[in-house]
Amino acid sequence: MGQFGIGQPVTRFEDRRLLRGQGRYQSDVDLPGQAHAVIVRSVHAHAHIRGLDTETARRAPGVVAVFTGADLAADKLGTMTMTLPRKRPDGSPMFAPPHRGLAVDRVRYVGDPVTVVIAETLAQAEDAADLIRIDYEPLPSVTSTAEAIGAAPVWDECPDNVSNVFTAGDKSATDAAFTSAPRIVRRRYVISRVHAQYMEPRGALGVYDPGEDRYTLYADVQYPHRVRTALANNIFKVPEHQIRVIAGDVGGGFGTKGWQYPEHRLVLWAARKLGRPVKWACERREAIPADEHARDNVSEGELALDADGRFLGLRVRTLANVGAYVSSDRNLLATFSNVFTLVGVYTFPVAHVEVTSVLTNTNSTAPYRGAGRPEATYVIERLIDDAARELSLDRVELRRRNLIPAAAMPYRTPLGMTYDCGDFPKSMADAAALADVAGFPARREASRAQGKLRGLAVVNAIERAAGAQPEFAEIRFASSGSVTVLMGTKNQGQGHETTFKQILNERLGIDPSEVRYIDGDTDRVAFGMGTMGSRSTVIGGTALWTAADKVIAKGRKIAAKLLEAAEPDVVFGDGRFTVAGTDRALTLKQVARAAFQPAQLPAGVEPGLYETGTFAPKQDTWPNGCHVCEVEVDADTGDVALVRYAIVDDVGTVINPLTLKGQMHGGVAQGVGQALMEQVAYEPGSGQLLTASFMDYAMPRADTFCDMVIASNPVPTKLNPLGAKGAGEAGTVGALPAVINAVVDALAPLGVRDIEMPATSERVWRAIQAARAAR
Ligand code: MCN
Repeated sequence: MGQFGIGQPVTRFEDRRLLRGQGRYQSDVDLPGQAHAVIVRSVHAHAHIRGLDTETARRAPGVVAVFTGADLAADKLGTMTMTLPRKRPDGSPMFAPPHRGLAVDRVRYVGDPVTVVIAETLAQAEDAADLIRIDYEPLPSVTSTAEAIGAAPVWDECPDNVSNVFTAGDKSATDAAFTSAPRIVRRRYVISRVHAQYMEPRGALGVYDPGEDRYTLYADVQYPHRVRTALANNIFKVPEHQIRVIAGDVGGGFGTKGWQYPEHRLVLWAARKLGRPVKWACERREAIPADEHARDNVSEGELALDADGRFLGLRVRTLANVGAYVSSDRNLLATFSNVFTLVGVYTFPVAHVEVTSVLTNTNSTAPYRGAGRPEATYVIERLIDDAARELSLDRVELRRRNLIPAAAMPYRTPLGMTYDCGDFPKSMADAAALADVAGFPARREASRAQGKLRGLAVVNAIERAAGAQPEFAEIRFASSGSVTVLMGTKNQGQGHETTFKQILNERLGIDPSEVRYIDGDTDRVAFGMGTMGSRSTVIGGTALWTAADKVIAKGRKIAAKLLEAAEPDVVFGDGRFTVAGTDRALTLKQVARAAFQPAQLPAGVEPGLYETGTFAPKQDTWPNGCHVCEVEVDADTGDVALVRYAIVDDVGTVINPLTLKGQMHGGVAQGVGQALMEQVAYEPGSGQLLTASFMDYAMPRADTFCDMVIASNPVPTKLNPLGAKGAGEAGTVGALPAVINAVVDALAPLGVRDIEMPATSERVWRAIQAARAAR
């Protein structure tokens, strides 16, 4: 409908204030009387704490308090809990040790919080933190995923470092398919460890109100209500109404600002003990040691094919690094929930996957944009390219032969998922045309003439999005007819205010300028699961649609009375209630005003107009798309340049093509960053973090990217009234294999068979030298 409805490229309403510096980010919040917290973190990957001397720090200027793990334990603060019924290989229960907030006796990764120093000013807290003396006895450590099993135990209670195993698919049928398969291609793929690198590092500001016996946490979290539940049920063991969580503007979340971090309980608990607000703001240089990391796994992938290149089976064994602590199910998400897309968009008769989660002396891993789907797509799409090269088949043709046809929808995969809709062959054909794949040989020649190696990749991506968890929306009319919308999802930069105002405009015809948008406050919004898994548009949007339906239903009753018509004769459209076949009509605003005047209401209709909607989808949506990437490699320096990138996506109904493009750009950027340069690296042996700041952790910049050409092949889903599928992670899911496959393709003529991410110039140069030497 109109210029603000679904499908319109509306520029973001929130940008007006955000671009003018009028946002309210985490660090913008200050409260009278607040003290500042600095956390002293372990400098060792693994060590006993033999002694902890806090006395000098306590006497330093401005210091209000110094707290240790023993203080937390004395107050009996709880921990997060796991609900997954996972087991270890021997059938014993999974080993998942939660973080306790501050380490006691032993530290298990570089960055493990040990003490918190609280002072009048941040500078005083920092100075005093330097005076904390910790007597460490270093212990052997392991940070490498591949070497975790059998290395020095991270926990004495778990000598083999295996936390749990997850399997999916039919093992015996898959093994049988491999036994008789004419061709089998086997490869090992390593997916590096990365950090989300938000624009604003994390923060937490805690307040305790003794009069109300109530805690308020200001924190840049993605699921305020679930953080409240965790703090209430698990940590402080108080009723939920005794905790309020407020998230203002979030300067990027990307999954790893999802849930409960130790600092949240520390500032709240300290605020109660000290009787004043306590603020912690993560320094940029503290972020990599302090935050959850992501990805980090090693997979052995096997693809069975017949003589014509048809896929007969897929077998994948993955070692996934979950770090030193496993505090919640969320820390395992990438190791189970999203491995189901390992079979991609292809017709596999059988598949089997086994993921072994290993403990190491590293930060916990958590969902990060894609959360297991980029990893899964990486394995299948690299295997297909490698198989094509090994069998001398065209890579696009090999994919085409095995794509699930649109007519086969709904399609149940051998890993037990049902893709409800999608047209994968059309998306791949459209993408090949959009990217001019046919013209690639000529472009490769042109590059060669300039001494450059050019590579191409065509990859298909699919992800599980908007899973079956409920979400909430409320539409509140004021007696003047203006509107407030309250959403249970939390915007972290996706443009939710715009998206939801568009959905509201489409359904109710309300001008966005008349709508106030609210999210991220557990006292104001009744319920919410929050933002993750590309779920907000689909589930939050449908909850809003449902609430809007209720507004229409009630409004129709009121309008019928005011228009002196029978209710069934009143129709709603374009923001107006009209008596069918006449020009007698009332706007929604007029009806909303009348709703607050009892005399105007029909018998039995309650005054007021405020409706809620809660939507719980029956199953996930399956956004998908095809990415085509071209790179140029400088054979003398190993430098990789991204030169062409095209995507055809299917996110079902597109709510806003402009914000969707932004999501694709950002998603691809995070995939490209990981593929080409980003990496959290540890020193083998010492377990020291080598990439704790931007001096060592390379981030992509504007000149890393080429123009991205993006088109849509929307196949609306019937799983929700909007027809929408999730979109927020799609770019990242396709980008990892797209970039690395293109790099390997560029180097293949030299005999290079593999490049591990990140494809830094050094790595690429070494691979070229090794291939030349081998020749
Ligand atoms: N959209 C659309 N049509 C659709 C689906 C989405 O136009 N069919 C657009 C809408 O503008 C919507 C946006 O895409 O606001 C994202 O929608 P959705 O796929 O529902 O994803 P969520 O809003 O639930 O966001 C979560 C997703 C995830 S899981 C990560 S991680 C991520 C991401 O979004 N983190 C982000 N994108 C991010 N973008 C920013 N700027 N910052 C983050 O932290």
